[in-house]
Amino acid sequence: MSNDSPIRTRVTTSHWGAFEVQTRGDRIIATAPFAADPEPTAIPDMLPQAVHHRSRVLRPSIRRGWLERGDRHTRGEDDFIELPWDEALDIAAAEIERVRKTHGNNAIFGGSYGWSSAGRFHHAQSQVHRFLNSIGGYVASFGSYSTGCAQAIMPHVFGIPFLQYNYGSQDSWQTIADNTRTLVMFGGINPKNSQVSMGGITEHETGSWFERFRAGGMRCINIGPQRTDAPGGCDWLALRPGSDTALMLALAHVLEEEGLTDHAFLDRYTTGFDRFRPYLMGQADGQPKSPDWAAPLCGVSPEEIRALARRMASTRTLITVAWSLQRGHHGEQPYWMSAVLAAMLGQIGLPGGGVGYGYGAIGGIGRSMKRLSGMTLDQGQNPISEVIPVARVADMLLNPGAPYDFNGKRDPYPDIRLVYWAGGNPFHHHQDLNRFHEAWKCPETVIVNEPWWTATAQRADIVFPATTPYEREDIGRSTMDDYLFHMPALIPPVGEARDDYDIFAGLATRLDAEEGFTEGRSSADWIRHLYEGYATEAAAEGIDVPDLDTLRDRNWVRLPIKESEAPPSFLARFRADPEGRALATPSGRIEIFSDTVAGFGYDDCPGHPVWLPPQEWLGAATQDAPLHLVSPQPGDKLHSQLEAALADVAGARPETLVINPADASARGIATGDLLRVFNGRGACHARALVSDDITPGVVALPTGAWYAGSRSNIDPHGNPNVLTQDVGTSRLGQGCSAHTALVDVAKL
Ligand SMILES: Nc1nc2c(c(=O)[nH]1)N[C@H]1C(S)=C(S)[C@@H](COP(=O)(O)OP(=O)(O)OC[C@H]3O[C@@H](n4cnc5c(=O)[nH]c(N)nc54)[C@H](O)[C@@H]3O)O[C@H]1N2
Ligand SMILES: Nc1nc2c(c(=O)[nH]1)N[C@H]1C(S)=C(S)[C@@H](COP(=O)(O)OP(=O)(O)OC[C@H]3O[C@@H](n4cnc5c(=O)[nH]c(N)nc54)[C@H](O)[C@@H]3O)O[C@H]1N2
Ligand SMILES: [Mo]
Repeated sequence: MSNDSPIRTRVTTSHWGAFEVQTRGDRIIATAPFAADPEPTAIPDMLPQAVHHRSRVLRPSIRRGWLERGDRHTRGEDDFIELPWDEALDIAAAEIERVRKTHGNNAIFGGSYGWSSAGRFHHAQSQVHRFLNSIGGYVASFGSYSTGCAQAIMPHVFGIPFLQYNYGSQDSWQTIADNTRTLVMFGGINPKNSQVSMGGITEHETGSWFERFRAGGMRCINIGPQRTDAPGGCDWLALRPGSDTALMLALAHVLEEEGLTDHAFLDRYTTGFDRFRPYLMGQADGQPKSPDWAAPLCGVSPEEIRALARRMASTRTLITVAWSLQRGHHGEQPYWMSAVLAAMLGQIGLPGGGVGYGYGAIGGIGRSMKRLSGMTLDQGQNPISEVIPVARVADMLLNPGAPYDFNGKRDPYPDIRLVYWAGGNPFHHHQDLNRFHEAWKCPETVIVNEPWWTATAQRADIVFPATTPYEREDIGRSTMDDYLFHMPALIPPVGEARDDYDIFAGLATRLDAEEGFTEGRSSADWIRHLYEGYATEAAAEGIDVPDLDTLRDRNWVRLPIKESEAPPSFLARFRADPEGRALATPSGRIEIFSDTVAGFGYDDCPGHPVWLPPQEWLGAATQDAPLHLVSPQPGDKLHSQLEAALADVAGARPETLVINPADASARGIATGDLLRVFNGRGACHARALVSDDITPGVVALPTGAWYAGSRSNIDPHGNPNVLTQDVGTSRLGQGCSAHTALVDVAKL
């Protein structure tokens, strides 16, 4: 590259929003904020280094032990042989063919969970699912690590798919600003997390909404283990992780004891309070769920609990619950109980009242937007019916044929022989990674498409180098955003990387499925096809979008779909007309007691919300593991993406662990010290940040470091998932329990 080739500046988008990219020749040299973004994120700063990083997969690579001996036990320890594309594709296609002929398509696991990258056509999960469907199907996964547990439990309560309510029909920020007087945030609302949103968020605005809340005199109360989970200016009630249900029950107890419950609301809109009340008041089990009972469990004093309950009953109160609460053992309970508490307050369906979920978890939630559909690649039909709850992947690999429970059903785990992953990094995201490392030895073959040599790519048998979004043309848009982007190919593919589409087309051709997969279209044809379908649907909704060539010229446009007046939420409509708009629950009402759930007979998720202590929490701390580890999302990146470049910054790894001064001084730890974090499942290194912004007894280590440990080795980068436990939230939800773990910490 010559230094006098011209610098070009264009805009692209990503899950963390739009940004400008400067290129010179075939290199990305810098990024800059998108001018219209009021709170731009620093996440893209490391993009140039990451895209051109030495850890890019440059050529198709096959693991030596697998190729030469069919060995599956040395994944992660072996070296790779680089092959020309045609040879590698021949080998992969022959192996897929062997597995499906010998064992059937239900021996192929293609769940392939992960965020991959923004861009409507080159969406890795859509691509891998469409490919696997075109060759006869695959075992899929249900739900997400984000909200798997909520997706299982909440339809029993509100009769609506959780994400439909969460993304599309709860109160908007504007409605909250106009009406709410008390905002009670279990798990906080963290602008750090709203930097990202699936498919992109262009105008980051969560922080500025809190400025408006404060200016309007709203009281915002963050309840959880970390002060920093909410913007400055919010009150903080320090809480032990995993104990929210106990606190919510005690708040409900105060309402009942002090005559503050709205029984008219309960009578008209809910079912089952009569069956819940004896548990709440203690007739059922001899234990009233009073503030005195809850205080030692959750760490909030009885006086504070009573004062909060009274305030909630006397002002317009919105209870918000972070997704993190259901990413813990028995995560069904705080979700269900928050709905019961809101029902007892009688404000569900009033503007700025009731309960809402996941505000701040991703930037799109709370924005009011006319939803345009379209631009989704059709994944085709999957003839295989087996689906596992997404976070049960290690159980599945370790226990073929064993039965497992999930939301009232009992099925055997399929017998998986081949795993195909594209667009996810399970060796970052799954719990108890040392156990997962063993489970990963079970399948005969693992194929991964990846731009980088992640921990997952390093543990695959066949690795196909995938392009990043900066190396291919695409369209960027999200249903929660009012901008539309042409994402230009900014640079040519790095190394011999190919688009996922071309990788799958190459395999489909070899497996006699080319017509079904490609329908005779090139990538460019597909983009035009999807875009034209979208434009037609948008026009039918009264929204004009430019034609593709115009969009390409303009790079981006803003669509007139932002709504200043938010439509009434789903539950507001129910409140206005409870018969005409009866909920799709068996009773047509909000279910405080669910006969359906009770009928499952699960002791870990009975017919109404209950306090069930998590398997690991401060109430069961041991001498070996006295501290509760929470592992939040990283503020400086999206999960494990761009990690390669971030890890190069001097002093950046191992990851930073936040610890309370009391716990630090007991261990002789000061800020900056190098630490060992450990429990019976594994150990990793971390760097200490001593801060009283965290509850005593709790430590926080964000996710995202590239795992490089094993059962006998310490993970040097600080991936918390060597420490987390791999258990489902309950037999009902089977979500991931990432925030439930006890550890100890020592200075190195
Ligand atoms: N302890 C703990 N663990 C957690 C959580 C937690 O709170 N605590 N949170 C969980 C949650 S909610 C989530 S969503 C998961 C996130 O886990 P993942 O979604 O698996 O994490 P990412 O790092 O985003 O993984 C995406 C991968 O796709 C690759 N990729 C990007 N673009 C492309 C592409 O175009 N093609 C291909 N083939 N690959 C591409 C990236 O390089 C990256 O390796 O983590 C979960 N794990
Ligand atoms: N910058 C950035 N933003 C992201 C992501 C990212 O990787 N980077 N990932 C995105 C994804 S995929 C998701 S799913 C969302 C997740 O959004 P959330 O689930 O809201 O995020 P977390 O960071 O896991 O947790 C938020 C906080 O919950 C608190 N917490 C943990 N356990 C408990 C508990 O038992 N009770 C209470 N009250 N609080 C608890 C912790 O202190 C933690 O900091 O974030 C999204 N946003
Ligand atoms: Mo997530």
